[in-house]
Amino acid sequence: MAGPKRYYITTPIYYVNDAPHIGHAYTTLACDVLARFKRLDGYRVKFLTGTDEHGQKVEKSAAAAGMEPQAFTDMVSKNFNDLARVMEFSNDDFIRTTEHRHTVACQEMWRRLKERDQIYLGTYAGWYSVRDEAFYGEDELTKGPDGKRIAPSGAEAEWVEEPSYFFRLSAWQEPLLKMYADNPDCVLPASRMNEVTSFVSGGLQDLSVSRTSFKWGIPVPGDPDHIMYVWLDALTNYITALGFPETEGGGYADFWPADLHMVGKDILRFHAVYWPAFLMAAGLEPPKRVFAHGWWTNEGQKISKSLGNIIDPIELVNSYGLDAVRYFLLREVPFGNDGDLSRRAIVGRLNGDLANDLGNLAQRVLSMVNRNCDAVLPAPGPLSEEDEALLGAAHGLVDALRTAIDVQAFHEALEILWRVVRAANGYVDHQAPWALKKSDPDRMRTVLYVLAETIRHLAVLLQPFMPSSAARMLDQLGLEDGMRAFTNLGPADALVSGTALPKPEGVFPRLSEEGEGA
Ligand code: ME8
Repeated sequence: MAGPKRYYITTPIYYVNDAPHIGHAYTTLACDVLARFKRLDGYRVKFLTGTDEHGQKVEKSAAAAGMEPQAFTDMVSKNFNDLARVMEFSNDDFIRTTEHRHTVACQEMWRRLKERDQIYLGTYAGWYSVRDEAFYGEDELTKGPDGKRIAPSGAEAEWVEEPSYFFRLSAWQEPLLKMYADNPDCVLPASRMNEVTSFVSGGLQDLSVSRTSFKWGIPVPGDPDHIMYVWLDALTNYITALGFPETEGGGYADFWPADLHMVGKDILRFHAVYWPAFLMAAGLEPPKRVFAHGWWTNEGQKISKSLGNIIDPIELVNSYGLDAVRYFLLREVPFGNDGDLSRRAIVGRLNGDLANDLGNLAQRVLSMVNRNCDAVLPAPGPLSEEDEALLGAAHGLVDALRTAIDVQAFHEALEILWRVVRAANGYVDHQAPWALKKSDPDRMRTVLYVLAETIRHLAVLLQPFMPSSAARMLDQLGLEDGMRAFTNLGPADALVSGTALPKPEGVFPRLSEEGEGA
């Protein structure tokens, strides 16, 4: 393909039955970091998020709020869009499934499946969970104390009997197994790939893809008594946003297949089984990767509305600052695992990693330059072995980060950066530039230059994670905006001695142990 490398990344589109919480913010944050990383690394990126506005669950929530579904979805969708602005998400598009472009794409998807004989009319008789918007087999359910059937997610399932169109999912078992075998990284982490492979190996049943018992959805072309199953509607958003059904030229030709669908582990099956099957059945390519991340709990407890312990990401940002929250969420837990959000853990990380390690490093180096070098970036003399070692570690960062980021190991990427932060702090202590001021000012200037150059690497690479804080660090190093891409990390673009620097100010304040705002 001509032109720059492309990267297409998507978040799930979130149900508008409720206000956004920390789980939604987490998934989109992970995508935002990947999108920013790839842009800085020279890719043309398309980063998509949005809201899933059809289906029985949303219809019920609107009714409970005494509103028309469209007015209700307009209101809740706006909350997700507002959150994206507060969290500084850099999405290029925000899709709503009630938009006209989406109806067009879904109906075309249906027609293609129908034309290829992948859809037939029958009757559905079985269990359905409105909360999960999912069909379940008898064997997947347990009985609650009152005899009600409970899905593995904990949601209640009800018996449904109605005319329905079915998708021939059963025919896609072998192609799916082949796809997993040929592309071992198409579902990550590896434990999720095992889960998906064993589910598909167990045999697939045809899937009900239309409903007649409610109205809030996209009508089936040629049979408007039926509306499309909300997951077929929702999943298609990923190609709607590329201009599908137009596939020649434009967004689809440039960006499909998606490089990454980021999802939580709760919706893995829809993305790694149903979606590739729908696409292959319609004669379209499946996505390159689905990554299913873990689940956050609040102080050890499942996050749920009924427990009243929903964490509002905006409140968290107001208490700790945006970049601190962004850092914590991606550093605390190996990405893919479950994690617990506790005030103690947040304060510990922010004071330890940000205020003490990185904040101190930048602050003491920049204030020594300010006081001892007339606020001008000093010129280095000949380099010692220790200088070379620290600079070598800084130069090696970008490749090491690419490797970690390409498998969505955010925690690993941050740990790699912090190894250099700690090495740089060790170097400051050992070189003691404050003592060199009198004994050997030339050597002091070399040491401070080596440190400034190390901080430049750290701050450039931190931009995807903590955009504002990294920008402030780079401003304090006097680095122009046009010099902040990963292609500028080489020695040819090293900091220019003699550049006047602004007065340094701390970027990462300490929090009190109680954890309230800085
Ligand atoms: O499933 N921890 O929407 P949804 C981590 N509309 N992530 C969490 C979380 C938690 N406690 N709670 C939610 C839907 N999430 C469908 C998707 S896509 C074509 C349609 C995140 O509003 C996580 O990404 O229920 C999860 O997969 C998603 O929110 C579910 O959002």
